[in-house]
Amino acid sequence: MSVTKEHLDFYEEEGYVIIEGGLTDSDLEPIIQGHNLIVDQIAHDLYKQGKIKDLYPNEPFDQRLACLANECPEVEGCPDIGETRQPNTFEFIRNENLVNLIEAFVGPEITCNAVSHIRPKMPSTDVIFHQDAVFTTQEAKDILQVTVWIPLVEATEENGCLQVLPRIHQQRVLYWSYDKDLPQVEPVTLPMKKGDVLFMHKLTPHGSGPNNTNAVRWSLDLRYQKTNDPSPRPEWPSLIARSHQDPTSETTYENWRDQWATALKKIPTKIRYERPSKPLPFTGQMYLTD
Ligand SMILES: O=C(O)CCC(=O)C(=O)O
Ligand SMILES: [Fe+2]
Repeated sequence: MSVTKEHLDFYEEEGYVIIEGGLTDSDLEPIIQGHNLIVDQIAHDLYKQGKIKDLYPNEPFDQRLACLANECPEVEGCPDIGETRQPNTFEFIRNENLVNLIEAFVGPEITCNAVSHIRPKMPSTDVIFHQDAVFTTQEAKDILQVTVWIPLVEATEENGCLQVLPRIHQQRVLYWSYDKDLPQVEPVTLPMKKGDVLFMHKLTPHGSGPNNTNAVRWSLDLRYQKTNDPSPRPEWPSLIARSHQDPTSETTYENWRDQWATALKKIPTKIRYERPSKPLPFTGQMYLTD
């Protein structure tokens, strides 16, 4: 599956587009298996500390972490991409099929910045509406950036799939104070199958309703930008996923892993950058064609 002119026209009009079947099971399987191992490790750690009585070894990927959380409420998720820095995660971020899609949105020099997460959305939790453009230093606020949202299990209305406020990006306004000032329009609910890939404009407000199941709605949300633009989270490493100009500049696994280790030693938790207190016009790059 590739990105067509119709997809791009829809994205510019609505502020989001789903590429159905953009990824295959073999693209997704390694990162799922990698996170199965991470959950297994969490289970063994809790077991050793006497915090759980069962390892739930036969529970499927979408259930096991929820079972652990049920027995031990301190389990609220899993460590993020940079903390675990698995080879499978690295390979996924620069997966050829994925990066082929991304090229249509940011061009041929492609970097994944550190505002990128693995998200095990636990039962009962939700995410309030916001624009991703607010997660930035002031230096990087104008960059062209696209959010790529990828379910690792089927995302349904019941388990809290993504919802977007369509066409709001066209106002070219940055609502710095989260959902407080956002326009009140009817959200579009976006159920997605494994393999579908959602692209969202950074000015598109989005969130997700409560996960009303007893399973975990696993997803990845990654942010891609042009390589030489400033990073919105510069204290943590970016990953050059593709360079046509100079393929030797693409980040190697060892480099990425070591940069994360060093950066997290220095700054172990997310910095919340100063934000303007009111909505302001967005004057940066909206689309690759600008
Ligand atoms: O996964 C969610 O529910 C919300 C994710 C999100 O805010 C994002 O992908 O930017
Ligand atoms: Fe977001």
